[in-house]
Amino acid sequence: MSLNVKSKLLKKLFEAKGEPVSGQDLADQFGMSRTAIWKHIKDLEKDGYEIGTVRKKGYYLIETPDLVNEANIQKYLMAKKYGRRIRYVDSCPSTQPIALEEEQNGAPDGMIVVAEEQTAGKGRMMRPWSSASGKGIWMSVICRPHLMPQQAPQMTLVAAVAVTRAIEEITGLEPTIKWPNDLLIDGKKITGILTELQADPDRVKAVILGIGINVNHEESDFPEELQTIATSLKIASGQQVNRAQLIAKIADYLELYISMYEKSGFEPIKLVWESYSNTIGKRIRAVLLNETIEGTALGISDEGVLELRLDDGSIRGIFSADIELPKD
Ligand code: BTX
Repeated sequence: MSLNVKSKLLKKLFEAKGEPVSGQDLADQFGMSRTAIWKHIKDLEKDGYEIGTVRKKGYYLIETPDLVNEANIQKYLMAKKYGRRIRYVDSCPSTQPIALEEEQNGAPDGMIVVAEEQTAGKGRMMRPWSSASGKGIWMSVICRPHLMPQQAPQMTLVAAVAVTRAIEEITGLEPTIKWPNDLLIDGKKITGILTELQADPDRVKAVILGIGINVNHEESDFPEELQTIATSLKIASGQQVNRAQLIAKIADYLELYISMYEKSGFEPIKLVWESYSNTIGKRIRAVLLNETIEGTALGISDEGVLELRLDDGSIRGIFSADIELPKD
């Protein structure tokens, strides 16, 4: 409860754009005493917010710490469900098992688990995901879409579209999507998405979208082996990016595109996905578990399967692979 009041209080201070907000008005709006408001202000200061006081006029916000906590995210949030419940942790091995536990305890649709740092972040097939402290967005979103289990793999593509749109809007950068789950800028990886499914035979219980975005990294924040293949929004744009604002925008777009997928099927998502794709129409190499095949990527099917035309003219559907693109 108190976190919620803190979020709302911060939103009021933020909306006042540095002008003082009266303690009495806040007390009236929140239905509590002025002393209780003062205690919440002290709590915010303990969290690193710098708040000034003008006698008889009230409190004003001087400085917000760069944290991806509930209050910082929710002050930008427009979505009705996504991001309305947030579990914020400073450091954890991975946000995925925490989200899984929350899901099993009945977490609501759109709940986000977000960490400043992951010490054992994971990619697909248990590959490691580097998650430097305070530099990126490391979060898991619990989605409860009304879908059949066979429609769940497309959720990775829905998420890729939502994250791409959000990055575009916040930074002006134009990431491309490499099937199925990588977002690239200047040919380097900026985002990875991991989808984990909880399902009964006939319905999806939850899809946990693990989203990792390199935001304010300098090159030296990446381990050496990633420095040539990874980049960050800051390296690409030359500007520090507000991580909390970007998370809120992703939540907004996830809510929009997931409900579009539920109502109208995959077709509209597919069109947006293809417009961002750097894979379609290109000659590619697909590294599968047991073989590597080459061909021209024709498009994705309504099931989100990548369709590849092989050199002998036959068409092959790729369900899961790492895609290698020729250098342009
Ligand atoms: P992926 O298997 O497609 O990519 C993993 C590969 O990407 C690694 O083998 C490595 O080569 C490279 N890589 C590792 N870290 C980074 C990085 N920070 N930037 C660019 N490339 C990198 C992609 O899997 C799915 C990643 C999901 C990460 C999120 S973070 C929140 C959630 N919690 C968690 O543990 N995983 C997800």
